[in-house]
Amino acid sequence: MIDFIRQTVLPFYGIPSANTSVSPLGNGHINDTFLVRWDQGEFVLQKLNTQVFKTPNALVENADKIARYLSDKQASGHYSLKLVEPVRTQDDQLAVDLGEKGFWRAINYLPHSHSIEVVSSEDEAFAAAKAFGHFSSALSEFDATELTDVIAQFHHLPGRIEQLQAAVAADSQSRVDSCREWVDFALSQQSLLDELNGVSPKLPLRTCHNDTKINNMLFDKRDMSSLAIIDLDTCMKGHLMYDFGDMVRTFCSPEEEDSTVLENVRVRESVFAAICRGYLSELGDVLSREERASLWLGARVICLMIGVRFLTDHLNGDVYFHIHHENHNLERAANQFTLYRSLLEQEKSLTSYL
Ligand code: GN1
Ligand code: MG
Repeated sequence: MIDFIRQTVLPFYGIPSANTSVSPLGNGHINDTFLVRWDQGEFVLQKLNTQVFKTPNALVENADKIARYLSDKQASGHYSLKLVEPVRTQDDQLAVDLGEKGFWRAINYLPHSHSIEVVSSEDEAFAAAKAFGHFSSALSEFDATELTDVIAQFHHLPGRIEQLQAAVAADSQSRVDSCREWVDFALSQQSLLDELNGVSPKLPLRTCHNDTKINNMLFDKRDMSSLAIIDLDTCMKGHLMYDFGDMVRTFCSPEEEDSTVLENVRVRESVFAAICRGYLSELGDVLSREERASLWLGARVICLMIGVRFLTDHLNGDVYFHIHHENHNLERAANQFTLYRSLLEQEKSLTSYL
């Protein structure tokens, strides 16, 4: 892949292949990401997964619209983080479409950036949640209908449950028997679906990030201040409760998303409280009463839903999320269901912060 990038992709950007380094970057589950460095610069190059993102042109156009809007906000002093912006080809295109050989796009690399996989202090959680809140606040007047839905019904729990049921019925890899306990657990959460059904219609559609994982907020490694919100791939219209939920999902556990040390997987109350403080410090005045009341629901839905998605992919033969070893998606699912249970157990104390 690296040789192919040097010889075939980099020329579109006018970058020489001699003395240019290309190295894998980050921990994404979907796209292939590289850091490209040459004597006069550096950028991030991605091969988009077009099985997942079936309209990649729409994705890069969405990201470009958001970057332009935030750039204007930054210029007028209303956005204080750094931007991830498209790097255009020599022909001024947002991407290089090589058909079977991939759909490639580049974005700027942010010097001094540092990402974390596990939150290690309340200060980190507060800073990251404030940064995601700042991002959403800056976009609160952006017309979300300008964005194409790059994945239909992305955060749609009923649809995700149906996909799980279909995978169970097909059992294409004969794996259902070995994870029956988790399948039954996932399918036993009907009361959450009912609650969601009642709340969703009351919520406004806003521009959402839709992947507010802790590693999508970059810190400045010089002083650990917040540097940038990255990964605009799934920015679409939706409900902000899911952005809140994905922060809870990825900040609160002391273990990574795929840890098999389930006895350590739990929601840390102090981290949850820091997320609430940080997020609401930016968005408290923007959210409607119903939206604020929905945040707790968003946390539960996201934790259950990602467990359902990992489990579904395990049953389907690992066709969606990149895996690094056998049963990786099952391990991720078990981890996320455990985190979901921990949320439910602490409902009384956690909701007191909202
Ligand atoms: C995927 O590849 P990455 O890390 O940006 C996924 C998210 C999941 C996440 C789980 C398009 O995001 O929805 O929450 O993995 N992205 C897509 O870690 O499905
Ligand atoms: Mg992503």
